[in-house]
Amino acid sequence: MTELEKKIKAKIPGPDTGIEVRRSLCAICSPGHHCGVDCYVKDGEIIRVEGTREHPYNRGKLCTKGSSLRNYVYRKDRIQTPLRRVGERGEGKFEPITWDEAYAIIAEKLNAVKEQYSPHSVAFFSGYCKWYRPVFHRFAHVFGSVNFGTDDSTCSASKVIADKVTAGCGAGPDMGHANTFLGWNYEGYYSAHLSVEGVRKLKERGGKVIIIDIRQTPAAKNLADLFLQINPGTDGALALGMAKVIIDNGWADMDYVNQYTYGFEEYKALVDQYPLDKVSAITGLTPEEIYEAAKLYATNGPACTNYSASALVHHINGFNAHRAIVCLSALTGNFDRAGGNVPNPPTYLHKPAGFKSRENEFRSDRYPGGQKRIGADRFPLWDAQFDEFQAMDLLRQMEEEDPYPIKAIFALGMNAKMFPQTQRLLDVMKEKLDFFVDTDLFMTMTAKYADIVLPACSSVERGEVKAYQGGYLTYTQPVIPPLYQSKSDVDILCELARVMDLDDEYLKGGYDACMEWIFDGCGVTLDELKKSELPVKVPVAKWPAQPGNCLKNGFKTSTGKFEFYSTAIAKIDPMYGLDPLPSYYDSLSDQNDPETAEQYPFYLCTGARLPHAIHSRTHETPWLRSLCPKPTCEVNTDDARRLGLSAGDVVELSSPYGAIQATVKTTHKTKPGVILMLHGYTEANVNELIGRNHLDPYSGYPGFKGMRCQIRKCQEVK
Ligand SMILES: Nc1nc2c(c(=O)[nH]1)N[C@H]1C(S)=C(S)[C@@H](COP(=O)(O)OP(=O)(O)OC[C@H]3O[C@@H](n4cnc5c(=O)[nH]c(N)nc54)[C@H](O)[C@@H]3O)O[C@H]1N2
Ligand SMILES: Nc1nc2c(c(=O)[nH]1)N[C@H]1C(S)=C(S)[C@@H](COP(=O)(O)OP(=O)(O)OC[C@H]3O[C@@H](n4cnc5c(=O)[nH]c(N)nc54)[C@H](O)[C@@H]3O)O[C@H]1N2
Ligand SMILES: [Mo]
Repeated sequence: MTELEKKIKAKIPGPDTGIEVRRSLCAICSPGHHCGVDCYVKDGEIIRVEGTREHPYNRGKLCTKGSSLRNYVYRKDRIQTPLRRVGERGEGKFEPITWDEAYAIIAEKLNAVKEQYSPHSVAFFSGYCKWYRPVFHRFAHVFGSVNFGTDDSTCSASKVIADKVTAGCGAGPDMGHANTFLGWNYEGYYSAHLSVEGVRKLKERGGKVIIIDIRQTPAAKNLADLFLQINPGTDGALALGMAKVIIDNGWADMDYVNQYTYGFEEYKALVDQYPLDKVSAITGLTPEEIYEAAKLYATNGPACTNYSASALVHHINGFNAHRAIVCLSALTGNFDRAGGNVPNPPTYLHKPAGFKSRENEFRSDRYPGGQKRIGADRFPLWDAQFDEFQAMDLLRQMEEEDPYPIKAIFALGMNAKMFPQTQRLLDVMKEKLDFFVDTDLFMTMTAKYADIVLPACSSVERGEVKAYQGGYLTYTQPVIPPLYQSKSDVDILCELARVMDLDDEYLKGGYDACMEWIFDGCGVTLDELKKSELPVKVPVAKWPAQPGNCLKNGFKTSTGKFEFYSTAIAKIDPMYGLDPLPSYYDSLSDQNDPETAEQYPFYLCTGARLPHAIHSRTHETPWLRSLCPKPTCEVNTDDARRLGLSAGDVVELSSPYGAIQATVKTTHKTKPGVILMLHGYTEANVNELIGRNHLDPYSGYPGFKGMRCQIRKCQEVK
């Protein structure tokens, strides 16, 4: 081998090797975790990916998923051209068409539904991807439809609304100044690996950590001074029980309570119903564990709490559980105080960066009104507090056509496996829709039901604007051109806006025209951003967020106070039965009739995060799939022994709604009676087991992490 060949094999960049390093970001996971990546490009192909050392967010680190970015981008099932369906919906038979043909068909069909029914009969839906959302949201409204909805119907928004109706806004943990961290369902090693460092530093300073989880996790093992392994879905009761311990022992910050909060007497009357023995029986924790956790949190302050985007609010009592936890932070005087939880509003796409953008105005200035959004009648609190339709009511509205029919869906990255009772949703879409467009990188189970499928490109094939903590903004540039005939989602939307001649200069102007408006006044121009390979510090950014604003200027609630008793909830028609106090009820309250309880004795928790997977998008990525090749359910070792199950056996998991097969992994890390399984597998879609009406009445969120199930052996391991 010559020296040059050796250098090429070692992937060393330089003019002689023809290898260039270009920078982009990995958008496989949440917008809050998009790491900077160095892509080594040779002859137009990415041959290696590394974390960018100089990137202010990840500083060279990359997680399991990011390390497979190249494998993800070059997956064999990438959609190559626009496609028109030629077989039955769901069959997956398509013929290639040109972009011009695709746009012409889409324009004609969407306008036909608009004319025959109404613009609201077209629903615009986005899966997990966030980068194009402001443009897509505006597109829906400019078209004339009130119906823009996303995966926020199951992710994070429940927490956002709960924060809003309690404190007027959310507040993140001020880990740098805290003495105690209450890690409530915190598993940073799996779901947010870059957050662990902050907790480790707190420990190095002598701070204390409490972890509350249903399973033993790396966070529990490596970080916890106190680990409470709680019965799933009972966190609301624990938070109320801790509040009682705190009040009864005189550890509450009564000056704070008197000066800054509303509804304390009603709240106290509620928590008085949760004495230690009762809370111990509900949560499966000992009274001592509960007492010690309450004491440490209340007396070793300042103390902060993490607010998880999904684990708690994926129970049908989760909205209130989250509120009950936020209330602890006001009870102990930790809300809006240094070392406690400090408000830090998002700048762009959920990410706080210490400066304001005009994202919300861009999304909603053209809201057409004139009709109720999907889910408005069923989830009035959601509808009053969140600027999207609640997609968990889409299936019902399509079926019942009440209050009006939904006849077309225009989707970017729609994954029906995100929804409970997936097949029912797909069947109803097949039967009821006049027209369905889906845009994705890959030919998915959902895309197979579309009339037109459009090929989107990945983050390394497009440019996108992104805000980062620390006061940064970036505008990445493509490191390779879009593969095949794929295009960026925003280019698709803007080209379609031109073909449809939508009445909006920004949409017709393209991505830069939209971004220029959104970021006007930040002190950096798009051109400056484009020229920099790394995120640029925004001059007007104030970072870190300073506490005290709510305490000084009032909370953004109708009373101007932190509300133990939520006036926003009190305004909702009493017929919905929503309690202004964060009261506790059973997370299986709709499944506790004796027959169901006997037939389905196990507690199913779906989708608790693992490092190798993220929703449906990584299960078919070969490198990641190879880390756990079979859809697997985790069964407690004692349960497995009792049921005669061994690791590797194939079992049937069933609920009153459906059944799937999975391979058993035995574990001592979960409690007896609890079964864990990841979501998003096509051949073993656990959401077939979640009832479509098993929903939190406050948020509309499905009880993904709390459902009754049964387990039965199908096949022994060979
Ligand atoms: N049982 C259970 N269900 C759950 C959860 C759970 O914990 N348990 N979690 C819920 C939560 S929190 C969330 S966030 C949702 C996840 O929501 P989903 O929408 O199910 O997420 P994904 O499957 O990752 O992504 C949807 C689609 O987007 C496509 N895609 C990826 N990148 C792009 C792009 O740039 N453009 C376009 N047009 N498409 C792209 C992917 O290929 C995929 O087909 O699932 C929810 N569902
Ligand atoms: N690797 C990876 N990272 C991800 C994702 C992914 O799919 N994979 N998804 C991203 C998305 S969309 C989201 S929304 C976030 C979610 O991130 P998180 O909100 O952190 O959600 P999880 O990691 O599912 O849950 C955190 C912990 O809660 C525990 N838990 C489950 N049920 C209960 C309960 O009833 N009570 C208590 N106390 N604990 C419980 C789980 O065992 C888990 O260890 O993660 C993001 N990060
Ligand atoms: Mo999520």
